[in-house]
Amino acid sequence: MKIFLNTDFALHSGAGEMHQGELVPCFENPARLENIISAFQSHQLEPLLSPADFGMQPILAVHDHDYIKFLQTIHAEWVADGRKGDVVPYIWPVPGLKRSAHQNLNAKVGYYAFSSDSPIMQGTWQAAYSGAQTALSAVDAVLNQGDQAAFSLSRPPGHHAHKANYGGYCFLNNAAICAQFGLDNGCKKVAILDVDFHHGNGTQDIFYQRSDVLHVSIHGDPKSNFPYYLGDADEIGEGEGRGYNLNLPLADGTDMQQWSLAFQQSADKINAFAADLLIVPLGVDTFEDDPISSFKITTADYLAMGKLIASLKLPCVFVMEGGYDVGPIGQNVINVLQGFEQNI
Ligand code: SP5
Ligand code: ZN
Repeated sequence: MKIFLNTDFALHSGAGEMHQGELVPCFENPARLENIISAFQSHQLEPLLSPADFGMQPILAVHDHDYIKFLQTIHAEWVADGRKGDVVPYIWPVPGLKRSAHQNLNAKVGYYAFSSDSPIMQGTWQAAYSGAQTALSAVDAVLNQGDQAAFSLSRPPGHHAHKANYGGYCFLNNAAICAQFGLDNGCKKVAILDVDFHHGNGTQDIFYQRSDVLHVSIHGDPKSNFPYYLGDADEIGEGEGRGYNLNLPLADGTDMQQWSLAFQQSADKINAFAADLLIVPLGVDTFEDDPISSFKITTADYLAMGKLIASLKLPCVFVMEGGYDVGPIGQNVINVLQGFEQNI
């Protein structure tokens, strides 16, 4: 399987985030990818490939222009205003306040954010832009170079980002950008199977009213987990998109046996949809020791997860999402990919 690496991944490195009332180091940090890279190298797996550049068009096919402009310019504005640390919001235009574009720096930051866990610094845009290109390179390999599967090894992650909002450590929705790029390059239908511990709220919202993208997410129940305000089982899509969104929220403590049952429901839905391409937002924050999650999936279980995904028998693009237990993260990712490859 071709593996593309976002070589700009370390340009985004937040100073800290609030966690249970305390400022702690960011869970989503460059050490995550450094660990995955060294695991790949010590297993002598295939070389990590540099991505091609597909430009802005595939990004603007998913995200609003004003939002992209904001991501590109907000840190420079912040610095020009004499501010020292990372860009972090502190006010949000919730219902009752006016949700309208605003010139003030503090107002703008909150306007485009939906959570406070995603600091923006000088290199954030470049890291996110290159991340999207890395994901697109993986789609290109599968659609145009005859590869059965490819993996986009990148950060920051993407599945929480909406059309015009960032949060949950995500800025550009790589999975959505891949799906739209697939449709714009010959696919009639694209399925997304999100196996990150957290609900893919951004991806769901982007395609909620469409029937050309099936979005399926297996995740920690939003009753007790981020992003709380989306991800319930009764969210099935709307209008044209009705029936093209499937949420499978699972209880805290879910193990591989229970996860596999949810996977079977996903598989039934995906098989009936008959997609031309499968995108898998791959987070290994379902791991038993993940510091911000609550599933009980083991390192060995990830081999089984890869095998299950292979059983869908679809051209497949994996895009890296979460996973915050930095020590075992590399082996967990490798196991998904090897479990997949050994069964295609
Ligand atoms: C891509 C991805 O995995 N994003 C996850 C974003 C979660 N950010 C909020 C984390 C809040 C940490 N406190 C959670 C306590 C859980 N008991
Ligand atoms: Zn996650």
